[in-house]
Amino acid sequence: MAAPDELTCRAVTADEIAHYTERGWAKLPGFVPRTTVAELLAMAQERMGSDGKGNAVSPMKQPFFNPEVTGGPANSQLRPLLNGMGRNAKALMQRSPRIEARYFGDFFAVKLPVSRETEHPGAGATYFHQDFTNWALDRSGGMTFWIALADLAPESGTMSFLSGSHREGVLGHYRTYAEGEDIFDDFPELRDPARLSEPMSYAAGDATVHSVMTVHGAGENRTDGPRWAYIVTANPSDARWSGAPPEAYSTEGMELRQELDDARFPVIG
Ligand SMILES: O=C(O)CCC(=O)C(=O)O
Repeated sequence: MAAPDELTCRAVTADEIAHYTERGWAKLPGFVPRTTVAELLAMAQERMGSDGKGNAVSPMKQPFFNPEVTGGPANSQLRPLLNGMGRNAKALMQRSPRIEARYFGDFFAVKLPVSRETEHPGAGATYFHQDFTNWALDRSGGMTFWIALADLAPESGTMSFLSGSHREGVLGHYRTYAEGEDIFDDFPELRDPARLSEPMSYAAGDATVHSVMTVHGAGENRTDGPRWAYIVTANPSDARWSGAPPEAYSTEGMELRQELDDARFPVIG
């Protein structure tokens, strides 16, 4: 039996892998046990306060969420959870067995209530976009695990996905859409209510996972409190830096087309 403070997640099922492969995303009910959720939420609130905005104002201006990083894989409490996520990422990628999953990032993603004034980013809607171009890598295969740290209803600004969009190719950088617009304004042919999932309802510990190629978005947080979520991202171990300047990581000292380094981006699966 796991030690009480060891953070863990369960393995994805064959049905969840099939859903992810077909639609580009999957819901993972009860992905993280309640004890892990409680530890993660305590960690988040210690850094961000109970209102979710007690941390330093991030220089990365975007309306999606107020971000706060953790100690990542170097944090011994988090490492078992990240390793579990890596094993799941490897299973979802379905590449050759020699390709592992590499840690890319993890952070608390708190969507702040739209009704409250704040200096912090993350008090707006997550307009629909893909992640791929922003990650500045030479291949897709990466993914995002989005874990609810509280019961979250759609009015708190939960995730919604365009099924099958992971097969539509590369659809622009999220910063290139005009003010107030999103991916559907540049690609109106993708507007298809039959393919767009309803915004998810999550119980604390439920998660979704989406491919780096999947179009996704979320509404504003219309509740009175912060939307507590924890995000972990992973890539195939053979992904290389494309040479573009990413927002997600510093490329200082990196060489064009090098694999992501083991020190910052260790193999976790
Ligand atoms: O948390 C959100 O609202 C957006 C998250 C997102 O865009 C992502 O996980 O790629």
